[in-house]
Amino acid sequence: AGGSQDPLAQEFVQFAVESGVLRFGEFKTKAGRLSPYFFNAGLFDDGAKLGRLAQFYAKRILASGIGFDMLFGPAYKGIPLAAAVAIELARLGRNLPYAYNRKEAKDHGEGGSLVGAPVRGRVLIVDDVMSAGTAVRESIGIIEAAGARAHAVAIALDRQEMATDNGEDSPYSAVQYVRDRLGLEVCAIARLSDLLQYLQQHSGDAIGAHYPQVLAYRQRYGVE
Ligand code: OMP
Repeated sequence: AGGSQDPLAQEFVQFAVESGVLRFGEFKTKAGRLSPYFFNAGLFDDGAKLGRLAQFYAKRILASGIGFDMLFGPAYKGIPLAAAVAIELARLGRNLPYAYNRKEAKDHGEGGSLVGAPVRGRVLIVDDVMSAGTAVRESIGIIEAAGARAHAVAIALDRQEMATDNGEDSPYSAVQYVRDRLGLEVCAIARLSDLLQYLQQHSGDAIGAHYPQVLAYRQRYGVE
């Protein structure tokens, strides 16, 4: 892992492990990679955990200095995330509009596939995880189809993996792709390097035993 410590990231990794959100074993990712760890944000599954999660996002977002006018939560998992972060930002004195999409088109009632505030200005996407970058590209497409501009993305975990390009692994990471090619700002509460640091520092505990597999995964799919 190496490098200096990021206290907020370390605290967050610990919170995710203790909440059962960050698990170790054998998992298949959306991009079809066999991963020794998986981060399931849906398991921040009570009010206290969701509130604490939102505090982590809000701290990271505000510290990043990213400018934005509204929040967008992509269906499904991004919806409670954007809502919780909007509440936390308002609590901190930055009350901003938020919106989200529905996955199924609706042919009655309010119509359209977007719900909430009008999607305009500099939109900050709030999502759970970035691996190969497919989910974030979908979100950008939804925002652009609404006539707005995706300006930035805030995620809980940056897995620091190779982006996929037409199903092929790329030499650059998904975050690099989103920053350099798509021109969005990206901030993450924690990254794979923080997880590796955490595991290394717990080498005496059961959890530290997962370090070699996670390191091997980074050597196979990771990008610095
Ligand atoms: P990409 O679209 O490849 O960037 O993968 C991101 C999505 O994968 C997330 O929005 C999740 O739906 C899912 N995912 C996790 O939730 N946690 C993980 O640890 C890994 C993934 C994944 O499938 O890559």
